[in-house]
Amino acid sequence: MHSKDVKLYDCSNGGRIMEKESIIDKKRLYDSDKIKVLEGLSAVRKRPSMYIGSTDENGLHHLVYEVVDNSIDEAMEGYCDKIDVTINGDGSVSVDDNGRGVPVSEHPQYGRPGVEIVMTKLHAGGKFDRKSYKVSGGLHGVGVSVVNALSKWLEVEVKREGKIYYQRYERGTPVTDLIEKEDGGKHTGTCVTFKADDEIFETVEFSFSTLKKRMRELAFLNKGLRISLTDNRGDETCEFYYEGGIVEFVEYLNEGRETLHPEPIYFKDRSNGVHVEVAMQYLSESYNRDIMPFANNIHTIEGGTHLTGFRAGLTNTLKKYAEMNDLAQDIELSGNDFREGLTAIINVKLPEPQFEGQTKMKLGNSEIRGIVQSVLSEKLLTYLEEHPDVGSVVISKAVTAAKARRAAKKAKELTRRKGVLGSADLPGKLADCSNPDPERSELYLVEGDSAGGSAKQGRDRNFQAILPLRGKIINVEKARIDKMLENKEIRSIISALGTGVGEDFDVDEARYHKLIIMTDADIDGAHIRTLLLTFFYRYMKPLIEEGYLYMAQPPLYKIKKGGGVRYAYDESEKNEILEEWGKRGVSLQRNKGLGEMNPKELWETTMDPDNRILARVTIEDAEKADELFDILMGKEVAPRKEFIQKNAAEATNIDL
Ligand code: 0RA
Repeated sequence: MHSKDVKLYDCSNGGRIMEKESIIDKKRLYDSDKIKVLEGLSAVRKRPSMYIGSTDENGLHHLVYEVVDNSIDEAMEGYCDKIDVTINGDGSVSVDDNGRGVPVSEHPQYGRPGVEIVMTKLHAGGKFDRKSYKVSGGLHGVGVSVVNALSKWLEVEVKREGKIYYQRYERGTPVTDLIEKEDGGKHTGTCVTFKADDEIFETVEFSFSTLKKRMRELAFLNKGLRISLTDNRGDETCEFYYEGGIVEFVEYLNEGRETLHPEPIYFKDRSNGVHVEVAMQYLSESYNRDIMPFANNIHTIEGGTHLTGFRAGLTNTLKKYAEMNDLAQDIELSGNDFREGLTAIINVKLPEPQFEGQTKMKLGNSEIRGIVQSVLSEKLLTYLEEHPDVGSVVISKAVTAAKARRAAKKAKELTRRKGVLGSADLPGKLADCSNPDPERSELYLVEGDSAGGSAKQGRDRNFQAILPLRGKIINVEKARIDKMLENKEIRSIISALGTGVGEDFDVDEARYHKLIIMTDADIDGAHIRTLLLTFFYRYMKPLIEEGYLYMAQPPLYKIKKGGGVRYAYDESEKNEILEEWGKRGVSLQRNKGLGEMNPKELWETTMDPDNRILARVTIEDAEKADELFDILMGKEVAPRKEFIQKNAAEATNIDL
C-alpha cells in the first residue's frame, strides 16, 4: 500500500491515526473500498492519456471542460443558470456555479461526505450520481475525480443548506476533512479551484482564447445559461449569454456573409428522452458546408449517427419538397447538392451517449440516426411549406450545384488513377521512390522548387518520394471542386497519391502511408500548410483519420560554435543549447526557409527517420486549419482583418 493511500484512511477518523485493531469490521469494509478508490486515482496518474486523451495543452484544457461539464449538468437539469470561470493569478483555475452544490451528507456505503466521494472516486456510481444527459466514458465525462487526480492541489467549496463547506486535496488525496467554514446564507453552488500538476502535463499554462472558444460554444448550446471567463493573470474578461441558443450560433458563424434566406431555419423535438435541436442557414455564395454536430455538448467532429440521420433527413425531405412543388427541373439531385453552402448546428442530448472513433468524437448510439432523421423529415417539411420563399431558393441553389457537379465529373476523370501500372499518369515533377510497398513509402510535399531540389538530393530514394509544389496552390474556399481540380498542383497531389478525391476517394489506394507536408517557417509557409490541411480535411478526410498525414518539423535555429553545429527545434531547446555552451563565440541563425539548408542538412535535420520529428495531423488540427482557412481566405475582408489584428500579438511564428 502506498503512503498516499494511508492518508485517506487517516482522514476517515478526522485526521487522527487509528489503531488498526480498533477498527470495527464494518469500518474495515469501508476502508478497503476507499483503498480501491485511491488505486483508481493512481491509475489515472499512471496513464492520464487514457482518461483525458493527452498530456499536452489539449489534455490540460480538458481539465477545465471536465469541471465545467459538471456545472453544465446542473444547468441542463434546470438548477443552475450561471457559471463563472476564472484563470487565477497563480495559474490555477476556478469554476464557480450556482447549482445545488455537491451533496455533503455521508455516503451510506463509504461513510464519507458525498463531495469527497465525487472528488476521489472514478465514476462515482450510485447515490451521489446524477442521472441527467451527462456524458460518460472515455474522454468525456470521466468525472471531476480525474481532474482531482491530475491536479497538484484542488479545493472545493460547497454552498448548501445555509453553510459553506470546504475540502482540499493534493494529487487526488484529501489533505483536510470536509470543513464547515461559515454560514452561506440562502445561496447554493459549487466552486472548484485546481492547479494542474506539472509532473503530469507538458505545460500548465491555460490559454484564454482556447477557453473562450469553448465557453462561447457551451453558452450557444445551452440557451439562457450565462458563462463568464476572467483572466486574472492579465485582466481580460468576457461573458456569454444567448437567449437564441443555436440560432445565434448559426448567425455567429455566418456573420459578415451573404445568406440565401434572412433567418436560420430552426426546430426542436423530444422523442424517447432524446432532445434534438437543429438550426441551419444557407450562404448565397459559398460552396463549402459547415455542419457541426454536437452530442451532450461535445463537438463530435468525427460525426456519427446524429450526423448521418441529419443528412438522410435533409436529402429525403428536400427531394420530396422539390418533387411535390415541381422545382427540380428534371435534374437528379443528390445529398451533396443540398449541403452546398449550408451552415448547420445539430444539437442532441441523450442519456448514455457512446463516443467512438480515433479521438472519441464520433457518436455511436444507433437509435439516434432514425430519431434525428424523422425529426428532420417532419419539421423541415412543415417549415418549408410555411415558408415557400425559402423552399424555392434552397432548391434552386441545389439545382445549380447539381449542374456544376455534372461538369465536374469530367474534370475528375482526368485525375483518376488508371489501373495498377499507373505510372504513366504520375506527375512529371514527382521524384518517386523505388520501393513499391505503400506501407513503407513516404511522400514529401515540399514548398517551392528549390527546397524540392534539395529534398530530392538529400532523400533516401528507396522509400522517400518528393513532390515540389509551387505558389499558393489555390484558394479552395473561393473555388468549387471542379475549379480546384483544374489546378495543376492539386492534380499532381491527387495523382501522386493515387486515391481519387472527394466522393471517389479510396484510402486503400494510397501509394504512400506517410504523406509529409514540408513548408517554410514563415507566413507563406503557414498559408500553404493551412491550405493543404484544409484541402485534405475537406476532400480526403479518411487520410487524416487513418493517421497518414504528417507535418515535417524543420529546425528553427542553427547554432554554430567552434567547429560544431547544432539545431534547435523550438525556443526552449535553443535556450538550453545556448546556456550549455555559453553565448560567446556562438552564431545563431534563425532558419526561415527550407532553402537555407543544403541537401545534407535537410536530410539530417528533417528527413532522416532516426533524427527527424514528425507531427501527425489529427482531425482536430485539420479542423482548426479549416476554421483559420475560412477566416484567412474567405471572401469577407472584415473577419480576416479582425482575426489578424487580434492574433498579431500571439502570432510569434508568423512574420506579418
Ligand atoms: C452529485 C449529485 C448532485 C449534484 C452534484 C453531484 C453536483 C456536482 C457538481 C460539480 C460542480 N458543480 C456541481 N454541482 C452539483 C445532486 C444534488 C442534489 O440532489 O441536491
